[in-house]
Amino acid sequence: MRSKLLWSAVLLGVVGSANVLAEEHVVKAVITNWEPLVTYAKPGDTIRFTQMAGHNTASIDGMLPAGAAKWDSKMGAEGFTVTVDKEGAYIYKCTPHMTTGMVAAIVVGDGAPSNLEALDTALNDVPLGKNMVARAIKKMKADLLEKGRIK
Ligand SMILES: [Cu+2]
Repeated sequence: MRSKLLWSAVLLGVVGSANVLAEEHVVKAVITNWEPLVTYAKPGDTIRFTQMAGHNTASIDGMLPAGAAKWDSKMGAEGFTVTVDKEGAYIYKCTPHMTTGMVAAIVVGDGAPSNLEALDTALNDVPLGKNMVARAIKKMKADLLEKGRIK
């Protein structure tokens, strides 16, 4: 009994410290797509954008969790990084290629992202490439559904 308790304490310690370490996730610009289309991260992780020649990365207004900072990189900013502190869904674009579908998502935290409804509302205010933003959100939701994180 005592050894079992000790073992549990050790396991909890290992899992606990692993959660503290921030991870870096790499997103690649491939032709006019982002790979992966959905990046899963924990609060405090960083997203690094690579193969950025001819591309930029920018958050879409209203499509970030409450309190999250916007970003808008320069064209060709190789290795540009974003730290994702807030839980929820982040939808971002490459500005010159968003109308051809260069829109993707970052989901931070566990469970269902709390700002899914806000994304649908913000979609009405997207001036250009609305269909492509809608497509990215739809694909993100399909992926979340497949993972059992939304119904
Ligand atoms: Cu691009």
